[in-house]
Amino acid sequence: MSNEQKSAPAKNGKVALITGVTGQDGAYLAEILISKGYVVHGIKRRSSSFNTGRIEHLYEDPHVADPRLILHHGDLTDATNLIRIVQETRPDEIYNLGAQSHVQVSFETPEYTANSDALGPLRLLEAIRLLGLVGKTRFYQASTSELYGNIPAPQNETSGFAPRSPYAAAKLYAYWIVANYREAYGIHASNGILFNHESPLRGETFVTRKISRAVAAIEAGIQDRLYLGNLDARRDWGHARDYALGMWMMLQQDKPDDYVLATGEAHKIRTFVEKAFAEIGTSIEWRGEGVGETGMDSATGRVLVEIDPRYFRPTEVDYLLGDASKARQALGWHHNTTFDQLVAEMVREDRRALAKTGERSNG
Ligand code: NDP
Ligand code: GDR
Repeated sequence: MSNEQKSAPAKNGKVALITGVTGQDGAYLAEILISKGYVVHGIKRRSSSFNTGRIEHLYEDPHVADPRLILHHGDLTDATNLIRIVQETRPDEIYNLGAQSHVQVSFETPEYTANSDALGPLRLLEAIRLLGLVGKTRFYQASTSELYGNIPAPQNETSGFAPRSPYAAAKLYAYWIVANYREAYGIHASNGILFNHESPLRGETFVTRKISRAVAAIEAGIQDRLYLGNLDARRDWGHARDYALGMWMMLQQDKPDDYVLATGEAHKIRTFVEKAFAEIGTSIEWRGEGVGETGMDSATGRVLVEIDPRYFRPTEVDYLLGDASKARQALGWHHNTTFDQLVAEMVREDRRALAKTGERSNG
């Protein structure tokens, strides 16, 4: 991997730059863009451990001619680094997916979260402006349903915002700076207000993946119990692959705009737990209330789920349910994977991965 590396001429003549390419969405988006003929540049952070597992299959030996995915070391907190990468790659499209993306972690690292999630997109927009790329480079910002906080459901592009975490507050700044640079300088910049989307590539500390991994590990006898926080929050969960395609669709429009992507169906965390255990033939029965609540195997009485208050957040977002009518009408976007299919795929892939590696799940 080198910034000096020569890329292939893009088959469709287009070059994209993805921040957060090593994350869940970055992996799906890179795959989609490569399949469409783009040359894709990705920014990855230097890490003391391996962090390119999700894109390994896309990342060719850098010594081969004409690679389609080229990685650059970088960080959203480093403006000169971002400017240099944008200058070198002169992308037609920038997808800003990089972020400290964990809501609960943002309460512990609020300043870092603001630096990467709020100022990071500002730095990229400034790079477009300073380098004279306003007429060339389109910009996608990974905005989020967390902006809505506890605004009544269903939420859409006209709903108010009321962030309930340092993460959401930082993303709200990013949302508005994108809107401002669009209006002030004419940058083709769009916010994708995406509701939760999951997949077998989801980070292991987000609740869906934590559950699917635990179900596989409990079945394999290498984990006793799953510890969770608030079981009654409701989320509108879709599949990350469908949402990555929606990001690309937004940047293909003549005019930039903001769009909600969502399934229009919300479920409680406890429903995800029940469906995930049902995939291994276990039916969960709930006992007790609040912190004392447990989820038992209804056949054996064995406690499989316990509440651990450490996973409660100082402020919670209770009910997110998206209305994606605008994206359906304007982009022709729709989700393909249902909630049941999503749960089944995640549990199936974690069972498969465990069978392969015997890896221990520790949530
Ligand atoms: P992930 O947490 O899986 O990936 C985040 C990516 O950002 C990783 O590649 C990570 O690198 C990178 N990153 C973190 N901090 C920095 C930094 N300072 N500089 C550069 N890169 C950084 O997130 P998702 O793929 O799930 O989400 C993608 C984006 O969409 C995020 O911005 C998230 O906030 C937003 N979002 C996600 C939703 C979802 O449901 N998934 C819904 C709505 C919005 P590393 O691999 O080194 O950690
Ligand atoms: P969220 O996702 O906060 O919606 O942000 P997460 O999966 O972390 O939480 C969803 C809900 O589950 C509850 N919960 C738990 N959450 C975690 N992580 N771990 C637990 O043990 C647990 N128990 C219960 C949470 O309280 C919450 O209500 C995700 C991220 O991808 C953001 O980057 C993105 O912007 C939003 O989705 C849309």
